[in-house]
Amino acid sequence: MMNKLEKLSKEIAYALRHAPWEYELEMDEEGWVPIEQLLDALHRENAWKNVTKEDIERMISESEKKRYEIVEDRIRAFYGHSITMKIAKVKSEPPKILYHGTARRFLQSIMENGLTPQSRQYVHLSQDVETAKNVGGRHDDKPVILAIDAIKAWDEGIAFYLGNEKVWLADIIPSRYINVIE
Ligand code: HQG
Repeated sequence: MMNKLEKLSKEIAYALRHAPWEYELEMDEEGWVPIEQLLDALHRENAWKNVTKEDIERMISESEKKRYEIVEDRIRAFYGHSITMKIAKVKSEPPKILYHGTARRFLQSIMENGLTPQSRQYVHLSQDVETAKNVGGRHDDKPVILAIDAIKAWDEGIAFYLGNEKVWLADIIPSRYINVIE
């Protein structure tokens, strides 16, 4: 069963990644929104009418995944967006190898077409195998783990961007940089 803070995290993920207009949020190009706007929108819903900024801060600090950050009076999601306005991320040199956990049933298409963002704005890559296993586990009981030759891709012009310290983002990863390791 999801606890109250997990439910809050889901609701905020939906607002910040997928449907800011439903919450009347004015989002800037880096995905920031005024936290007061988010609170006002949540307060209009019965389930969240008493939620506070402190509850959101506690949800962020107690989550296993680092999904959001609050700086002063604004909040944003680090990754996961699907909205039309592409969120600008900071381009950055990746580690030598990054990982991606996915379902076996997607493998053939990935090896033909590369990793592509699907419904999100960016491809999501993991800093370590453990994280990739967790991500892949959402799609398959026995996920496939891919190793991405990230620094080679970067040297050859593929852009990588910072998500949080465990999640990296890319526009597309051509299959020549992808190896199945598990
Ligand atoms: C697959 C969660 C066929 C891709 C996680 C993945 C992550 C292809 C699926 C974050 C393909 C998309 C993102 C191709 C990619 N053909 N399938 N050419 N290219 N795929 O959920 O990376 O809990 O949009 O392998 O932990 O699984 O929400 O992406 O399986 O960090 O905070 O298409 O979301 O974080 O699935 O997960 P998703 P993802 P949160």
